[in-house]
Amino acid sequence: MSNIGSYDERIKDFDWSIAEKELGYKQGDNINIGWYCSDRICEMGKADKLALIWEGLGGVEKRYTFNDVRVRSNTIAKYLQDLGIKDGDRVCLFMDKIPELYIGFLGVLKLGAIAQPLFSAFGDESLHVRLDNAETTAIITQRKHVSKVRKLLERAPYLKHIILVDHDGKKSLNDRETFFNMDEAEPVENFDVFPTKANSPSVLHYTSGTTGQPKGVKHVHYSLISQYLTAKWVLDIQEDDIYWCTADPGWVTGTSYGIIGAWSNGATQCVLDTGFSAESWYAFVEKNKVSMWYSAPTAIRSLMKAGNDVVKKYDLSSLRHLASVGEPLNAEAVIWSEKVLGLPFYDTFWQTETGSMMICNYPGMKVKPGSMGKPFPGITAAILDPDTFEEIKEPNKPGLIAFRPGWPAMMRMYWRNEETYNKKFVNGWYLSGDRSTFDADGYWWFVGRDDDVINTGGHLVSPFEVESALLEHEAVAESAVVAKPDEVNMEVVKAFVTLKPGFEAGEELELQIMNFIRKKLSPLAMPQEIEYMETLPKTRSGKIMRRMLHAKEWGLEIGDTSTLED
Ligand code: 6R9
Repeated sequence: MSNIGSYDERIKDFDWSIAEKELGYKQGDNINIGWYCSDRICEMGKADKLALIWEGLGGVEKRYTFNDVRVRSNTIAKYLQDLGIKDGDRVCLFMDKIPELYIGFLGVLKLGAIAQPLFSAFGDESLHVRLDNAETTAIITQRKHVSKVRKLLERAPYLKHIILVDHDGKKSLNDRETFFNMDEAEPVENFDVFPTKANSPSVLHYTSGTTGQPKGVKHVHYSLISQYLTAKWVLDIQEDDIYWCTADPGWVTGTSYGIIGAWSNGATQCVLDTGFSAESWYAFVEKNKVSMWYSAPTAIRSLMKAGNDVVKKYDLSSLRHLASVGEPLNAEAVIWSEKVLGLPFYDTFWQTETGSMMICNYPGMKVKPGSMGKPFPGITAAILDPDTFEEIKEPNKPGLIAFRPGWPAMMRMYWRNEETYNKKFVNGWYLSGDRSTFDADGYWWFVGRDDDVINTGGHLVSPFEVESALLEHEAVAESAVVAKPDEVNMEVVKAFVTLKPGFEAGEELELQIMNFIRKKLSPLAMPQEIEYMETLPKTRSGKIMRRMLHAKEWGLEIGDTSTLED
């Protein structure tokens, strides 16, 4: 029997108090995600249950019980407290998918500080704009990433502490650097968890928009209510499951479901901190007897590409339920997994801003391959006319995906950017920035994004950020960045540039520019192709018309060009 039972029954008189009751929370109580994900599970008699099975390069393994997670997150919280870090301070977690990232996240929350996870492949520029916006007090990182932090010390006076989790302290550190060894530090059995309330800030995730700098999406501790229940009902996490969420906690899926949803449900989860290969992924499922798997379309397409023979080499019979998020999950991928893995991937749609799943396929509900499913119980979703913002009630008419605010995990603000935040709301609706239709059976079908943001392998990249970084290269005069179709990643970054006099277009320069962006921003943001142009198409007011370049890449009609310069 699945946790949700019947979707049709659940939506009838749904109330979020279902989750509040299960978690033993009453309005006005303290609520702290760090406590709920560790101490509470121990109090429920699961102190010795495995919480984390971690595997790194070369097959190195580490295991932690819920009591280990409880004590180690206390230890981290106390360490940060002793440094003078306090509630409300932003603490950045800038690490690979190592145990310190998962457990440190809870430690930061137990202190009442705000966890700011950032993708460890970010270069110094990507890192700097995000730390700058948040005026981050401390960053927890690894030796391999600290050089990127050191590069920006002068520009980051607010950053008082740089904490290395894998440093022996023998070599000299600069005066802002300290080291902390999670497994060897004196264990702190009891820590006074900060009395955070429903509206106390918890997590700050950065997400990219078309224009302007990345936005810091502020979440609160009450988000737990919907993260807990969606993990339980949609991912169907049950007592004996071994759960694997492949997302990196640098992105929202990796925290909402790779930490909070999983551990608040007392689930044993495993983490593979190595790069992708079909063989190593299947081997990991087999070895750990993974039963519930939450992944992304790009990974699934890569598995498809690796072929069906590889699958036969492994015993994947432990798999019980599969789900996906991050980008459109094509019907072929669902059909393939059903045929080859014996189970379909259940698509889920949501965003950094929504904090928890919004439109999903549920265990027990018929899957229509290619559809995102139906709104989660308690979520009021609508499709709005893009011009009038009126609700479209007839099926199969595309429009803007909108939600009525009020679910627990909804973002509460864009950090220091109220103006952009306010623009996300019209007539009492939160506008997601995506388009969809629904059919006569109430199933939702993704149509596309409503902006120029590039979704590459499930990661959002702002064309603006890449364009700005390109302009810092000595050879680049002007730049325009769009998505280009890609078989596996769906979209990849493509750049159009004009060169300054004296620079020669060619492959050598192309590689040099690519590398420049990879280092400055990240491998995700690196253009996979650079096309040299004499001029870029511009409007009469001088704005680059990305739309035309995009249409060219996708073989689409160019559309209205009346505002084109010449
Ligand atoms: C959780 C996460 C959000 C954007 C979203 C949309 C795209 C996510 C999708 C999907 C089609 C799905 N997206 N899930 N598109 N089908 N099932 O991914 O958050 O990084 O903020 O991305 O991703 O465009 O608006 P985030």
